[in-house]
Amino acid sequence: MIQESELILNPDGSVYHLNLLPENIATDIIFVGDQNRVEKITALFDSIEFWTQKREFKTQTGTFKGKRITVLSTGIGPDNIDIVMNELDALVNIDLKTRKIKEEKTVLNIIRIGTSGSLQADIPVDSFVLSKFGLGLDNMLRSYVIDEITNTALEEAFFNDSNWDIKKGKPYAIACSEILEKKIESDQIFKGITATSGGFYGPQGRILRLHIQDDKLNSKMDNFEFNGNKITNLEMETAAIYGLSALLGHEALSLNAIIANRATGTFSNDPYQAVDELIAYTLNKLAE
Ligand code: R1P
Repeated sequence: MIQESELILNPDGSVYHLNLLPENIATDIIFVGDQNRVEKITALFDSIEFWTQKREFKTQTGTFKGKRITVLSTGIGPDNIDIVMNELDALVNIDLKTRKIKEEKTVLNIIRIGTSGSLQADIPVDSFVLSKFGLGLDNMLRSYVIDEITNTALEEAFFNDSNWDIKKGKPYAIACSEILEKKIESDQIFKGITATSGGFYGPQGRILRLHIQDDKLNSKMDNFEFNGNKITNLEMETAAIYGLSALLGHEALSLNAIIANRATGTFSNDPYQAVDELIAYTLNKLAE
């Protein structure tokens, strides 16, 4: 039995941060970072059956072209992904009344629709990127036992090529769900490695007033290649989603609308339009 202090429930029996009961979620779940993006997606739904919000975690469940889908905002960063993934998994794979792990496991299909900066000059603003791998620079996943799910060849190649300082912890690499990749991919979408950072400024090489530990990191990432895969983009959730999904037995895929190009220094003229197009694309693929 899992103790009350370890799996915290609200007085109504819902999971502590997400405020959700098992019946509130579908097995197909879309993650967005920004809570205002939830309604942009559900505005396209046939109907909405449930909504709630606690802190930055806003959830709505409904149907799109007859398919039941939950849309949930994760807020920013891998630390939030730890909360979201563990609580969603608890909703389907732990009996919240007996506090026992269920024998039969439920698999969730998780798709992130995010925004991101491209590191490659030839992946322009307003394009879409599908993350074949998440490369975690953030350390969150290192609290778990991850040796069996990581791609050590990619990890080692990046660690050595970038001359990574081990004081920052060791990067980890996790592949996307091949099932979801096949379902969602098309010629319209770039593919590559998505680096996931634990911060927005220094950790992503942005210099305002502070010196950073490695001011060449972005150009090293720009030039890195592993089995034909380049590091396409940099954001703050993908590797953590891939890692916890792989550990918990869920399928996960991350899609990002490129709203900035760090290599050319450009920013989209209409980032909302790019996100809207990625939302429509993803919903239609999911409902096929
Ligand atoms: C930073 O501005 C946030 O935007 C990106 C990053 O991953 C980070 O969460 O994604 P979202 O637009 O999905 O939040």
